[in-house]
Amino acid sequence: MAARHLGINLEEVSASDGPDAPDLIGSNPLGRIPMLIRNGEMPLCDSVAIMHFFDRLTEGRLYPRSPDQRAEAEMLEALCDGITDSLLSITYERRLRPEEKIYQPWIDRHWLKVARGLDYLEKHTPKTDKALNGGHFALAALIGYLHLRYAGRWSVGRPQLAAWPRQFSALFREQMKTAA
Ligand SMILES: N[C@@H](CCC(=O)N[C@@H](CS)C(=O)NCC(=O)O)C(=O)O
Repeated sequence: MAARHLGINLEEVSASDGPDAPDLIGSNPLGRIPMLIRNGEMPLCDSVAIMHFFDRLTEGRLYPRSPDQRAEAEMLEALCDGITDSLLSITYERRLRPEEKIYQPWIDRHWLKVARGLDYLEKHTPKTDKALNGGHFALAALIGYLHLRYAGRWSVGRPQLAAWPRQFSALFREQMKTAA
């Protein structure tokens, strides 16, 4: 999304994140997506590192210049990334362990982080009246994942957050048109 927003041309390649993903592991020992493969340069892993690389590539178009606003955008980004990591921990606990070994207190601990994080975002829903930044893309990715795995559940009692993707999409489309 961030690359598209900035007009950076990427070839999207699907990769399995399973243990038998030699292409992925060849570039990233962690075997995780997303990965950015660059011609003749070191590959980059982790969505935050990749977005900060895009920011440098475009001379600062992905994060605000003012230190306070930048800190706000990076806090939003870190929070959304952390919530997504907790959701993934829950997914893997359920998916990878034999049923009798699933440890519910681990799931509950992460779910508490997710719920607190989403409640914080409900109270501090980011404005989308200016340029989109890395924090907005991290939130869009988080909500995309929530839609995929927790559709209809995460948004109950969080109307601001539930309405946010529509505002984000409208601004995304508008800024794509302006850039074209
Ligand atoms: N915080 C990281 C999370 C990356 C991540 O955990 N990706 C998942 C897929 S959504 C993955 O590749 N999991 C495979 C694994 O951990 O083995 C980021 O945003 O890049």
